[in-house]
Amino acid sequence: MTDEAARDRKDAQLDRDRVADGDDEALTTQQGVRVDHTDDSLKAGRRGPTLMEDFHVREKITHFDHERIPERVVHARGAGAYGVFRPYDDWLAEFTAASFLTDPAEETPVFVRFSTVAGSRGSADTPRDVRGFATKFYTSAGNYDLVGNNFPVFFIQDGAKFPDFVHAVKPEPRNEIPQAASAHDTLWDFVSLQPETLHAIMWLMSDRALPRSYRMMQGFGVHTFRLVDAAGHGTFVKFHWTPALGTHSLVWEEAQQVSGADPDFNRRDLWDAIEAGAFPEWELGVQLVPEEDEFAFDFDLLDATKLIPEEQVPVRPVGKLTLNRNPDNFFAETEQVAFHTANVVPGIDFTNDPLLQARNFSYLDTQLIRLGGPNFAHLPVNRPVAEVHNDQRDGYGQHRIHTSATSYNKNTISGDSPAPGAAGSYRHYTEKVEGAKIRERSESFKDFYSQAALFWHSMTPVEADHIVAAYRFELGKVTDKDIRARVVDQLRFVDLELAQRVAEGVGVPAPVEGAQMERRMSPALSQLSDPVRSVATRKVAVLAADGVDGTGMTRLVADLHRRGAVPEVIGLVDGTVRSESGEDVEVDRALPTMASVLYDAVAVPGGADAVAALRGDGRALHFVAEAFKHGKAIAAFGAGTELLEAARVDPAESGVVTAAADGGDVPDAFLDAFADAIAAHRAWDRRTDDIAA
Ligand code: HDE
Repeated sequence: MTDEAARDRKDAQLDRDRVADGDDEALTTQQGVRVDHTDDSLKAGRRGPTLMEDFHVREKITHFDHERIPERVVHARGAGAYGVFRPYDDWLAEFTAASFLTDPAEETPVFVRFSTVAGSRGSADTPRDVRGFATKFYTSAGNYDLVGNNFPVFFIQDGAKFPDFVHAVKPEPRNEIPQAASAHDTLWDFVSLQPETLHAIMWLMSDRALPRSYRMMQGFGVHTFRLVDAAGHGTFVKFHWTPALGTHSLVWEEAQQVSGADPDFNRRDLWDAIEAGAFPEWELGVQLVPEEDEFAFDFDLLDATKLIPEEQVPVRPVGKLTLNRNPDNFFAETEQVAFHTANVVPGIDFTNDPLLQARNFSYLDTQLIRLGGPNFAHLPVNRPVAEVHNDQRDGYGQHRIHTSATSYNKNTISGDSPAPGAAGSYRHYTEKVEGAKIRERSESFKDFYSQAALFWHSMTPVEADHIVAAYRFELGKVTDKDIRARVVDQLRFVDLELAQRVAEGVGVPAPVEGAQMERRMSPALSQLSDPVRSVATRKVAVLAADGVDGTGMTRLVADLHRRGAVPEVIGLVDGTVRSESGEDVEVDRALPTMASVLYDAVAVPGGADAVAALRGDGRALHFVAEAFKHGKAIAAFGAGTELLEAARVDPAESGVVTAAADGGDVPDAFLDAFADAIAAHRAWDRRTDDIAA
């Protein structure tokens, strides 16, 4: 619990369950019996067999044997945090009875869990994958879960295909290879046969699948949901989360290296930012569509493989989400949190999207096996702050001691309590539905290509190049050439040039004829069309060795701190470096323990001896060259510029900032230019093809 965070109702509620093993506690069994010795089992003789009556060691080992629960069947790897949500004003009250979205006086506690999808719980944070963005709002009217992703569209249209899709993307069944990767035959076999996947696959091949940070990605509710006002009138809605720090990505080569250098990269980033008080923020926005416009689009609002272009229906701001508190215990909170799309509150309802309908079945079902029974809502992280009263009883892990004489409704014995129908009860939206029982896809779902093309044509050239490279990488890992050819054949319907470029990279015949798709654009789909620039929380490696220009380095580090960046001094070894003028400067990290891929930018201060030492160290040279290759901001002053030269970093390239001056003379313009380069995230126009790093 950080001092800055106000103690919201959920935080206060959790006090009941927090167990603080203080400084001076006696070790006990689960029964509270004090244990005198825990290193040896009770034996018949010093060298004899262990006795059954050793209740302490039996209990200790038995509990350990049962520590694991099944990981989530998808989204197994995640990281979570608590926070609060507050609407800006009440404009949405015209459309929904949900006061947590409309009353600026109401601050709603939340728990958010971010995740990757395909990898196991112990996999890495940075594979090419969708990211989950699941929010549990502990509202005064009950829990509302917005279980979204960082893509606005999904891979399939009907939940009936979900087990097929997930089996295809997960490691292959014979050998459980590859872990947390989509680049293998079964996924692409599935994709090549299922053109509805194409739009989401375009997103998967884009930089969206490689977020720099959970704090720097968008979130989407994906489905069209329904807002319902107090009079029962409905409005279609799409939910959007927009990160205050902007949407930024890693480059693919970097993402792969991060998986080894720090498999917990995104998890650590979230944790560290919250611990440092740099609380991540998102704006909740909505796209609203009046019910009478249900059929006004050239796609079906119920089709989760489609988005509503923001240029067509603008995203209107609703309120702010702030994450301000790390969990106390990963398992108790992040692992045991149970999201469910059917956790809705009055004012929010579903639509007939067949994917959403399946989810409304699946999430409850999956918790029963994962959390071992029907009482998972009693777990501290899942408990609402709203009061809970009902006649549901017993079951594994029942935590409540119901004192009522009755457990049925209606009753006279308990004064007919708890009774349904109280003010503020949830009422399902009244929708007229009729039709023949039918197992068939609606014709209105059958355009698989227009929005894939919209996405493709909305990319900047850099983003488009990354998509082509991603397709080449992924298909290049597919061993069956027929599958490669079928995927390329599908791409013809998006764009002939795209199909040809991919074909060329993966050794299959390039198609000569494409489909005539209308060339439409939606600039909001590009991450680079209007990026948010910010230095805040960006990690900067400052390379130093004995003989460093201490005055200049201190000035640079102080300037970065002042701007909200996170500079770290990296020495050839840990401890301190001695500056030119003889002062000892603390080193934050030793070079052998770190990698350039863990930083957003690199700076090399002056000092002839320091730079000579760095030039003589291959790791230092590689560090700089690799950061350059990944488009990161690079700064050097004084003799530091010689290290750039030795690493074949061209000072004239964009995002490279140098100054001749040393010490106190490091110019303000240099510091400003470095900050600008960091804020730009990456120098995408930099030429680095011949860099060997
Ligand atoms: Fe999920 N999904 N999903 N999903 N999903 C799960 O629920 C499922 C879908 C999403 O951090 C599971 O508690 C089906 C779309 C997130 O705990 C499971 C279908 C979107 C998380 C499940 C979908 C999501 C899950 C596994 C197709 C974006 C992680 C464990 C009909 C809008 C939540 C669990 C967390 C987790 C089923 C499709 C997002 C099995 C059947 C679309 C963020 O119930």
